[in-house]
Amino acid sequence: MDLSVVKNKVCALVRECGMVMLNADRSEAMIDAKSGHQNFVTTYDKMIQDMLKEGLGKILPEAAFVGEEDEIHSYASKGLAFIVDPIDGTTNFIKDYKRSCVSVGLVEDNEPVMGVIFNPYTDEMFSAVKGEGAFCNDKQIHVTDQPLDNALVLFGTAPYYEDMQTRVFELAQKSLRKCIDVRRGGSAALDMVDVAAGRAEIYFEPRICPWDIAAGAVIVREAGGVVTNMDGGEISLGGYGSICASNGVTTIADIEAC
Ligand code: LIP
Repeated sequence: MDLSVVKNKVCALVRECGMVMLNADRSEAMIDAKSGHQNFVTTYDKMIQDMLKEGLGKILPEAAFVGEEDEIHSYASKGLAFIVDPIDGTTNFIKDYKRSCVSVGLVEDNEPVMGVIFNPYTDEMFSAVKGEGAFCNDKQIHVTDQPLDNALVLFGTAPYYEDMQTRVFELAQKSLRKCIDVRRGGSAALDMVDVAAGRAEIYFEPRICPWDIAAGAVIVREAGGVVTNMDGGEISLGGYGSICASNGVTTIADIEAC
């Protein structure tokens, strides 16, 4: 199996899904509530997930499929699995905030080996295969070598994870004592490719799902960055966990020390 060939086919499929986002018929009817405060899903999340499930099944039939909008999430720790967020940044999509993307990660024995993230608003296709570098469209991308005092710090949290908010805003406030600024963009996948492309130095979030980070993990690593949980350990692709994607020079420890 040539993962570069798989990646190119996935890029074409993800681009089609991005066009569905751009041509969405915006109405209240497209929005459903999920469990938890201000947690939403739209008919487009579900439509695009169905497109991806069908298309990925044709590209790599032997790979399992784990999608954010599945009723039940079954994680195969062995073999190949696509881990998919049909629209990452759903709340942004609902508000037409124009910071959302389609994210498809491929893991092998729970190790991210291929990632594709498409931002239809900027027409930027971020992609990587393990060992082959990271790209935005056809241009190779790389993290910066900047420390915290010259860093743009990205972070995430969620209205439905009330118990996580104090720590994450404390870290953001501490960052501001040294960094050049902070941002909360609302899409983990786009935050991760911003780090990979050298547009920011670090992104962290205390509770995130596998589909938000599976693709970004391989793209950041192939761009020379570091991807761990917020304690410096392995990220979790079998359930919730924290995330820290950085250039390896700006660190959570630097922020904690501010
Ligand atoms: C979103 C993440 C974001 C997080 C949001 C939400 P979704 O994913 O990308 O980083 O802060 O709470 O989880 O739900 O839009 O696919």
